[in-house]
Amino acid sequence: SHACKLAAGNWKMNGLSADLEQARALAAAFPDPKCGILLCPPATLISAMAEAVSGSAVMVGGQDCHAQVAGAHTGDISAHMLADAGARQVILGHSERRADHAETSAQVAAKAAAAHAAGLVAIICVGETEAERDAGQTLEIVLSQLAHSLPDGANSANTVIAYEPVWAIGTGRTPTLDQIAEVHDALRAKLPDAAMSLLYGGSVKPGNAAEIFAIANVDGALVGGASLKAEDFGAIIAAL
Ligand code: G2H
Repeated sequence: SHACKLAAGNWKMNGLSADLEQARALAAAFPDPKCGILLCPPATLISAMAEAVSGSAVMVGGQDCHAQVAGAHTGDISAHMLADAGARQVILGHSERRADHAETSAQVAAKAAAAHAAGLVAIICVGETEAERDAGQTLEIVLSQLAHSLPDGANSANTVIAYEPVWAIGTGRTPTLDQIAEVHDALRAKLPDAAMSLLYGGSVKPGNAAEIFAIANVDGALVGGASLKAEDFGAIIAAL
């Protein structure tokens, strides 16, 4: 696993201008972090957040992008626009996008290619539902999502993979450490570049972060609810 891990906060559809204070507090709390810190606020805050944390180690990212550079796609945002606003990374294929917007792995791969073209790191999410796990299909599902969501040219410099079991997202339930290790080991074996970072996501909080980060093939976390408060996210960063 990587010496330098990543804590990525996914604010989802949460955050108003006043919440930029959380980003400022994090930047102040970790002036010289040994690891990566990323916040992915809603698109409305990317530009202001990038300015708020400029000069600090905190990076800013988006939560989705369109596969095209520009055009007639009302309501969508391109990877170039995210980069222009100050983003350096973008989360793609989160299970909430796959479920709410019927995103396929092929679409995720096209978005990731667009992210790469814009100079962004793509954080590609994979994960099984509870029914798939109960049916013994976990590895088959996540490896299929991985294979179909990775664009040509994906490497450890431009792509990060996040394993997020759907049943652990926002539920307070987490897999056992053995279950996380099993999936991360299987993913690692199929990466096009073995040095690619593998994040775990799903109900990561201050109380379980350290034990999850201690798993061999876990290179950090994608954190939702617990990234909304600088104190909680700070505790997770400190556990990296
Ligand atoms: C999983 C995670 C962040 P939470 O979606 O992507 O959210 O930590 O709230 O389970």
